[in-house]
Amino acid sequence: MKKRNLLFIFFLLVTFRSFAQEKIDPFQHWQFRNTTDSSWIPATVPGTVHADLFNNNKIPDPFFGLNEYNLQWIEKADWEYKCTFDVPYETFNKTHINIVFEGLDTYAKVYLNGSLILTADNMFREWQTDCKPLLKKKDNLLRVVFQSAVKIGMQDSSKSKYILPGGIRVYTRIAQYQYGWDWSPRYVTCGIWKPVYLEAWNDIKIQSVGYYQDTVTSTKANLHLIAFATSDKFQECKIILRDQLNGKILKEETIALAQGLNRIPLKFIINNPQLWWTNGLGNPNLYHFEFDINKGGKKICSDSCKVGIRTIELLQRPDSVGKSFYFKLNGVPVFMKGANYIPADNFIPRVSKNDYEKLINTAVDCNMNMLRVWGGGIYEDDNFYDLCDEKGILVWQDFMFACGMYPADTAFLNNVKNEATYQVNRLTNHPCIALWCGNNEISEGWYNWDWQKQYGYSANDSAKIWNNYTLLFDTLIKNVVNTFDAKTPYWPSSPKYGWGRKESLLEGDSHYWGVWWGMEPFSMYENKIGRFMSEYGFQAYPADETMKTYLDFKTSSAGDNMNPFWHNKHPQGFQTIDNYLLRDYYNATDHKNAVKHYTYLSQLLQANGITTAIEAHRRARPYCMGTLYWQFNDCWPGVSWSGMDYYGRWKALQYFVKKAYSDILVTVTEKNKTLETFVVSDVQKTTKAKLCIFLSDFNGKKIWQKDTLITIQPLSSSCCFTIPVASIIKDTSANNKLFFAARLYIADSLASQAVHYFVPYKLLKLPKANIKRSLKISDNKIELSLSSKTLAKNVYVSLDDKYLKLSDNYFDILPGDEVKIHSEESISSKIKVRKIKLETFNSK
Ligand code: BMA
Repeated sequence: MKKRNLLFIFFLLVTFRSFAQEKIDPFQHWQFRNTTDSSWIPATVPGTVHADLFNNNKIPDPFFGLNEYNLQWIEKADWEYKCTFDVPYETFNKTHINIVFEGLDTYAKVYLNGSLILTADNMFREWQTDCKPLLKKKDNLLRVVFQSAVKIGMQDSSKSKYILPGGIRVYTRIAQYQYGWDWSPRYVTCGIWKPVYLEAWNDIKIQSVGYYQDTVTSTKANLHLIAFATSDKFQECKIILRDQLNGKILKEETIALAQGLNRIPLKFIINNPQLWWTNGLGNPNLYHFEFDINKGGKKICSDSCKVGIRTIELLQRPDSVGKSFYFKLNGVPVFMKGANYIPADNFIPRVSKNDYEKLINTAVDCNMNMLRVWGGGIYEDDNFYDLCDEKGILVWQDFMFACGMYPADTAFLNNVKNEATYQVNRLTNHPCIALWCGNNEISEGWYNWDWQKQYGYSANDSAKIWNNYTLLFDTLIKNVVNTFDAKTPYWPSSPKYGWGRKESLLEGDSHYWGVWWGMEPFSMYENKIGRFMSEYGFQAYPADETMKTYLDFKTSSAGDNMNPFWHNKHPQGFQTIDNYLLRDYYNATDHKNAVKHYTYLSQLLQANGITTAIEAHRRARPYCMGTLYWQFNDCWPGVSWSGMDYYGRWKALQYFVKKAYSDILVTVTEKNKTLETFVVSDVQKTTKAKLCIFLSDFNGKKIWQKDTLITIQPLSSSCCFTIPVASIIKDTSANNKLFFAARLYIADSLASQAVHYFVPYKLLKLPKANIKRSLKISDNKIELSLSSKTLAKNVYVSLDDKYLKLSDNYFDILPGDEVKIHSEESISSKIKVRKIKLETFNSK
């Protein structure tokens, strides 16, 4: 999927707008070189130097084996990109022509026909300048020279009298994970990583249009927009706001533009407004607005935007224990269900629109309503936010600062101010933006990670470094948000308190890493519940096919999984997985098919652990009002906390999450030797349901059962049934052959099911699995029905041992049940039932 042909070239001049204010990309046939080389090599723009070297066979695949270690020279070199271009006649004749770089990574000098026109030092800003005086009609030469970010970072840090946590990376406004993270290789790259184009206009140009809500009722939305436009002279013109979906003019006015920059407010009304809702709560309705400036009956320039009508609030009300932390969307308290999102590649321009669609579709399929764009990556691509708007996924947006202390000299502060201003204005119209958050784990790091001692700071140094922190996150960035996006809440740092502190469970958001980093058992997830769980997680291996893309299976065995060949960037990753496996499962290294079995078990381990947390968080509603596990996706193929790997293959976790995040959930927990059955609802209406609870042995003999009709309150969690274990299990020695299940039926169909076991999985006395299967292929999709008279635990279905995306996988078949699943991708050939391979935990 990711191995697209990166030499994709814009064959035609791409005209973004057909009006007088137009954007064209005349830059073709890019080439690049190491500045010390004389020969030039074809390049792709947007792109990165690593991807360009790989595409030209100058380096091996950066994601294969241990290639990372031999490719570190690239970050130390300086690189140059160039292209020659002609300017089309109509563009050339415009009064103004700017060259716009939506992103340069990072330290770049841009030369046009030999003159320096731009100097860039921030990957997260747009860079543009007037280039008209230097342009020729033909044979223009554009050169972009990138200096090594690592070398500049070293120079900058050497000027400081102390070392800052995070090292040289904190001096450079670049995606911080490029320097390596505990799920990422180190690839400090460079390149023209976002589109570059010429923007040309005559005398009027729209700079930006912001949309704002005044009052909204069910019959009427009073809205306004504020446009900024430049004009070369005083002139009268007409502004028009149109609803693009029905062509209706919503408002038109004649205005006078002054020479220079004009602020143009326009009030308008939408009758019977359709609100924007999140996935699960309603339709994420978008209005398509077009704002035009006309003169003499002709459209001079135009700007279009998809706008959602909605309010978002973050409520932090003091209560008997601390302070609430929850979001209200259109006045409705919403429990946030989601995950932490990291960049989808080390070489970001390789992520296509289609890849973004796959990622966001997974969030939607898994009943999520929020993703957190984590602060060590990038402000995401437009496609990402457009898809979140369209599909009802809210975004917790970090500013790009993570796990380090940052400098705050005047130049750095100015740079950050420009970056924040650009990004906030770029994203403010997206209804998906729910929160701006200053940084990831910096306040936590400062107070809990012993940096002061580790770096030997004097009291003065400490005061200065902390003062710099407050300047950045409590003043500068906060002010930018308040100025340009006051309707969206700002939160200085995620989390508020570190997980070792009791306050972390009483107020603010919480990153609970007692499980994994603290080696606490998964059961701790049931106790360590804060007001909003914005991080917690556990690693698992990716699918075999994914590992085969970077690892030679023949020379690696599960026993030698300490070897970096396996691509686990966490220093104790393998030991931690092993350690937890021994608690709940067993070490699979002597299994006859060790690698496969280890993968399968590690995925079950992760899936069970994380859903233990999710269910506990959801049961704790409204005390806890959000759960975002770490981490949604991967930036390369490897072992990590992700639920879905680099190639988009779902681990067991992803299937478990889909069920654990369902709108209405039944969940069972055992507390003080009592079984508690909870029903949690994230829907706005009251729901009638039938709850069937039973205790059974693995052969299907029901020992105890109870059916009850229940009324589920909207937006609630309640314990519907409790029973002491001792009252239904007399002989505890048989615990390892029993399970307790709760099934919730809504309108006669099974809406949710919970299965509880009484001993760790490794102690279950499971019968031999004997699964009957029947297969149908229709429309090139597999429809599989699996049934078993006895309990079949964690059935993993593959096609001829190969990964297949299915509607469900890794599920238990309860005795006497039939489970129907289907494939979600088309299967080209005719499949025989014997090609369907089943693995179960019964065969351990
Ligand atoms: C979290 C993140 C990342 C890290 C992850 C796993 O706290 O913010 O810094 O990758 O933990 O260790």
